[in-house]
Amino acid sequence: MKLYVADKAPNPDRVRYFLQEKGIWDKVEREEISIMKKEHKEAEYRAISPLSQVPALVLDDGTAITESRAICTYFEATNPEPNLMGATPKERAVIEMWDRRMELTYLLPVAHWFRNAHPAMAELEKPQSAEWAEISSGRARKMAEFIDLHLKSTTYVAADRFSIADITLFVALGFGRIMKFKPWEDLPNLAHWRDRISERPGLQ
Ligand SMILES: N[C@@H](CCC(=O)N[C@@H](CS)C(=O)NCC(=O)O)C(=O)O
Repeated sequence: MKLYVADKAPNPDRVRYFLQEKGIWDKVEREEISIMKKEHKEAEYRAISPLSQVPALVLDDGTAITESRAICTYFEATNPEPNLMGATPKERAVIEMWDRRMELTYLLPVAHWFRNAHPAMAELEKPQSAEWAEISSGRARKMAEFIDLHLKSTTYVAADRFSIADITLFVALGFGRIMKFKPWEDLPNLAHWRDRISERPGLQ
């Protein structure tokens, strides 16, 4: 089995924190793919990840799994403790709901904003759209306010305990810093949650 990851990239980081929380990060063989050197576009890697995206997990039988959440699903099944994706049908559904919200309505707008506005992405995102960057930053800001309101009445993002949904939000907040987007500076519940979460050994 081999896990393909990329340094300082949010989706590989989601898997990294997930495996660190499970205490198995150092047990998984890994290979670093450089996005800036466009290694993810090379034929050898495209044979594993046809959409040229990192992370990817190749199992011993050759099965290639992309999509960060799908990779986490695999490790959740093979290494059930600590449980990070829900232990009962209700918990699984609630955690998945919040995790997808964190990914689709927060992490993704931040990613679109970065890809369309940051000079470092000019080579990879052709053409960059200033208008799309503006729309995406507005969506990310609005969602940060929604999350802050949610965190007023809960300790964790989902199911009243630490889960993959907290990991996705933590990664998305960290990623936003590249656009100097630090919503926790104005949103107290988000700030409080972030302070608590940041201390976890698995999130270092
Ligand atoms: N939905 C995918 C997204 C993966 C993704 O976008 N990965 C980024 C790195 S964070 C990537 O490979 N970008 C390279 C590119 O788009 O050229 C997942 O959850 O794994």
